Amino acid sequence: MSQVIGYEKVDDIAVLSARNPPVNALGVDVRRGLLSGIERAEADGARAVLIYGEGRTYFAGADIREFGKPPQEPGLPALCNRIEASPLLVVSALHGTALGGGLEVALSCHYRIAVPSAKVGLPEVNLGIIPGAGGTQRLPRIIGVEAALDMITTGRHVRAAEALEMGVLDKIGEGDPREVGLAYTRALLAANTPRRPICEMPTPEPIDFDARYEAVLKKGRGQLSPAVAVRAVQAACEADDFASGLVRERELFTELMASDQRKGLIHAFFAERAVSKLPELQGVVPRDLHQIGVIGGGTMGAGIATSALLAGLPVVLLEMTPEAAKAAQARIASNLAGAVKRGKLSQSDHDDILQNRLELALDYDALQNVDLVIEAVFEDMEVKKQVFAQLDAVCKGGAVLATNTSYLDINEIAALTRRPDDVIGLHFFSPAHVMKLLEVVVADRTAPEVVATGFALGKRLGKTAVRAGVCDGFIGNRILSAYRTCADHMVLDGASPYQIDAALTAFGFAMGPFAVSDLAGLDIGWAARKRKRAAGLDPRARDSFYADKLCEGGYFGQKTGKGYYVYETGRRGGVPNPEVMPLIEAERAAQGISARGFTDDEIVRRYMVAMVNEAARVIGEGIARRPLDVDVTLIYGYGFPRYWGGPLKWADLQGLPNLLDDIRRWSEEDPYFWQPAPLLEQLVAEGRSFDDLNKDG
Ligand code: T1G
Repeated sequence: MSQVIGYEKVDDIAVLSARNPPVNALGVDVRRGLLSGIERAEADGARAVLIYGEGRTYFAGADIREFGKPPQEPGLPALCNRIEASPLLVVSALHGTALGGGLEVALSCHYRIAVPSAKVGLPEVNLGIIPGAGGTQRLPRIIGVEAALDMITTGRHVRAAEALEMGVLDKIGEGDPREVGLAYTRALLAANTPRRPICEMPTPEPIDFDARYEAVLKKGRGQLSPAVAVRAVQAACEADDFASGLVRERELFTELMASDQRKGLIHAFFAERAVSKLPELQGVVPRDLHQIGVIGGGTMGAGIATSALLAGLPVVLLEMTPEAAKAAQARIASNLAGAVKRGKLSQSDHDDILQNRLELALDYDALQNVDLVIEAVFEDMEVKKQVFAQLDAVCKGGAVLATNTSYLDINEIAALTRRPDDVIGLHFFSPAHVMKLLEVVVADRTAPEVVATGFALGKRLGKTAVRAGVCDGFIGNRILSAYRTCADHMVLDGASPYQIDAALTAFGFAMGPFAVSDLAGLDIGWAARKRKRAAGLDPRARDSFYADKLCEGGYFGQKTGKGYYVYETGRRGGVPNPEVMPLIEAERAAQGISARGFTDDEIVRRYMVAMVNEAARVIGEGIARRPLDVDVTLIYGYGFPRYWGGPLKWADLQGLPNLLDDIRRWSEEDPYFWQPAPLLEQLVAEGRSFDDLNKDG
C-alpha cells in the first residue's frame, strides 16, 4: 500500500487518508495511491469511499515542483475522471486549504463536506496557468458561470460558509475531518443517497464570453491566465459534451504551462518563500519581541507603528513635542480606520489598540523596556547619530536598535554606539502598513541573532523580508537609481516621459517611472541629485536639469497637484503637464542633442537591461545574496510585474548573452553608463543563468 495514501475499511466505507506533508500536494505517489485506493475499495466490497487529508490540510493542489518535468501517470485529470466514474459513493472531507488540483479531486467526488475553518479555491491563475483537471468544467455546473468565473479568474480563497452557500460544499461539520467525513458518509448511505457525478449535470448557462474575456484581459495588465480561464469556462457551456470540454480545458492549460508567464509566476512563488531561508540563519534563534519602540511619528513612523500594532505588538511611539505626538496618533488612527473599513480590523480591536496598545512618549526613558526600536526620523546622518546616542544610553541590554534609513551608511551609525552588534537596518516602504517589502539591512558588525530578529519581526508583521548589505540604496533603491537614470537618458535623447510611462505600463508595471516619481514626490529625487552632485559626479556621467527646473517651479508631483502630470482633485491619475516638454526641449538644445524617435520595445529593452545590469552588480558585490532576493525586492517593493518572475527571471528568459550584446552595443554611445557588470560577463562566459546562481544558494 502507498506510503502517502493510507487505506482503511471502516464498516462498509473505504477510508483513503493523504499523508504527504506539508500540504498533501498531489505528487505522482499521491495520485498512484489514490488510484489504487479506489480500485481496492471497489474490489473490497465497500459501498462508499471517504477521502480526507492528515496534517494541516486536504490536498493543496498539484505538486508545483513537478511542473516542467515529464508527466507521470496517472495524470490528475484522468484520476479525477476515474474517481467520479467509481460505482461507489465517493465523499471528500475538507480542512485547511483545498486548492487547485485538491479542489478538483473534491469536485470529482460525489459529495463534499468541510470543517468550518476550511477554505477552497482554484488559484492556478496565480501560477500562470488555469485549473487543468476539470475545475473549469465541473465548478460552473454546480455554482453557475458567474460564481465560477469569479473564483477561477481571481484565484481567491473562499471560506467554508461561503462555499456552502455557493454550492461548492454540501455540508459543514464541526470536528476532526475524518470523523466528520465518516459521519456524513454513513448518513448518505443510510439514506441510500445516489452517486452524483458532476459530469452528468446540465451544461451551465452561457454569458457574453467575448466581452468577459476582454474585460478580464484588460484587468490582468498583461497577465494571460485569467483571460484564458474565461475561454475554458466558455467550453463548459459550448462544447458538444463534458468530455469535449475537458479536452478544450487541457489544450488551454497545456499552452499556458509552456508559457514564460508560468515560468515567471512559479519562480516568484518559490522565490518569495526562499528569501527568508538563509544559510547564515540556520539554527540562529531570534531575540524575543514583546514590545517595540518607534521614533518619529511622520508618515513612515506612523506606518511602521500601525503595522506593528496590527500584528498585535504593543508600541511606544516617541515624538519631540505633544503636538507632534498628537499628530502621530491621528495618523495611526487614520491608518487603523482604513483597516476597519477594509474589513481587516474589528472596531473593538481598533479601539483597544488606540486605548491600550499604543503609548505616546516625549522622553527616551519610555524606551527602557522595548525589545526593539526603529527610528524613522529625518534622513540626515547627524540627526540619526543623535538618536542612536540616546538609544545606546537608554535601551536595555539586548534591545535591537534599528534604523529605517533608505540610504545612509548604517556602519557609520553603528560605530558611534557601544553595541554595534545590536544595530541593523529595517527599511520599510511607504505606506509601511501596506507595502509588503522589508529590506533587512545587515551592517558589518550586526550579530546573526539580530538579523534573525529582523526576519522574525518581518514575518510577524506579514512582510516579505529580504536580506540586504550596506550601500547607497541597499538593493531596491540602488537598482531603481540605475533604471530611472536610463529613463532620463532616453528623455534627453528623444523619448517623452509619457511615452516611457505608457511603454512600461504596457510591459506590466503598475505605473511608469515618471508617474511613480510624481507619487513619491519629485523633491526626493531632487535632493538625491543635489546630494550626488555635491559629493562629486563622475565627469563622464550624463546629467540634466530639466527635472530640477520642475522642482524649482514648486512642482513636486501629486502632493502639489503638478509634476510630470497635472492632478485634478477627485480624478484618478493625471494628464501630462504641458510645461514639461518645453523644459525638456530646452535641455536638449542646451546640450546640443537632436531628438530621435524611440520604439516602445526599445524603451522597455533599455530600461530592463539597465535594471538587470545594476542588479548583477548588486549581487556581485554581495549586497543581495542571490538573484531571487532581487526579484522579490522588485516585485514586492517596486511594482515589477509578478508574471515575469522579477527582473532576473526575465533576464534568464531573454537569454543573458543577448542582454550583454545590447550593453556592449550601447556602450559605444555611452561607455560610462553602459559598463557590463562583471557578474553578467562571468555568467555569459560560463554559459550559466541567474537561476543557476539561485541553485548555488
Ligand atoms: N506544490 C509543492 N509544494 C508546495 C505547494 C504545492 N502545490 N504548496 C505549498 N508548497 C510548499 C511550499 O513551497 C513550502 O515549502 C511549504 O509547502 C509550505 O508552504 C491541475 C496544476 C497551501 C496556502 O497554488 O498557496 O493544482 O518552503 O510556506 O503559508 O489544476 O502554500 O517549506 O520547502 O506557502 O501555510 C494549485 C499553492 C497548484 C497552492 C499554504 N495550488 N500553495 O501556505 O505555507 S496548481 C496552489 C499555497 C494545480 C491543477 C493545477 C500555500 C498554502 P518549503 P507555505 P502556508
